[in-house]
Amino acid sequence: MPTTNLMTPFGTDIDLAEGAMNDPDRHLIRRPSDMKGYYQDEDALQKLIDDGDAVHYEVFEKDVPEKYGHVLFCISSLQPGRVGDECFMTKGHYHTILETAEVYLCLRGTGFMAMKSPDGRSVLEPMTRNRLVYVPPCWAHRSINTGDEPLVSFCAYQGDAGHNYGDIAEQGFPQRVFIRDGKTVIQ
Ligand code: S6P
Ligand code: ZN
Repeated sequence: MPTTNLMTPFGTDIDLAEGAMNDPDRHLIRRPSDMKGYYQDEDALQKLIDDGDAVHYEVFEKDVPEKYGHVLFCISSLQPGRVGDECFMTKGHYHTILETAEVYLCLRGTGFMAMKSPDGRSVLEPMTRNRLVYVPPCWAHRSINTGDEPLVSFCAYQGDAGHNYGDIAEQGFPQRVFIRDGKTVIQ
């Protein structure tokens, strides 16, 4: 058991009703201009960029070392809206250390966790408040917001897992999610 360089424990406040981390150390923002190539309707995405490039999604984290043995955790908040009629979504990623899992506890909003595996399988798991989605090792994962309020989750995963955006920009996920005539359409 090492007795030097031990990290000091800490606590932090998370507002579970709002889905907000009150005192984050890191704040990642992605905008429509970061999402080129991910949506079907490129003209609609360009319009969002031209119309102010508003925040698309955000990640709030505490400063936990990105090392094996630690557990990274964050609040991920995806805005509601459509690109054309395709629901707002995160880029999605594999973990760089592929065989690392992740848990997502949905705190607010409505949507899906889209997951795809290297052997060609695809799963869309519903996300609603209080529902936990387990992303097993090796599955790429992406949040999709089908509702009218932010889709907010608490996520936790192995410290050194890393993010690999790999083939997703070119190949996407097998299923896209749209709202047409007020109904959710999966294609
Ligand atoms: C990290 C975890 C989330 C995502 C966040 C943004 O493993 O899955 O924190 O990073 O939802 O998504 P993306 O695909 O842009 O990294
Ligand atoms: Zn992840």
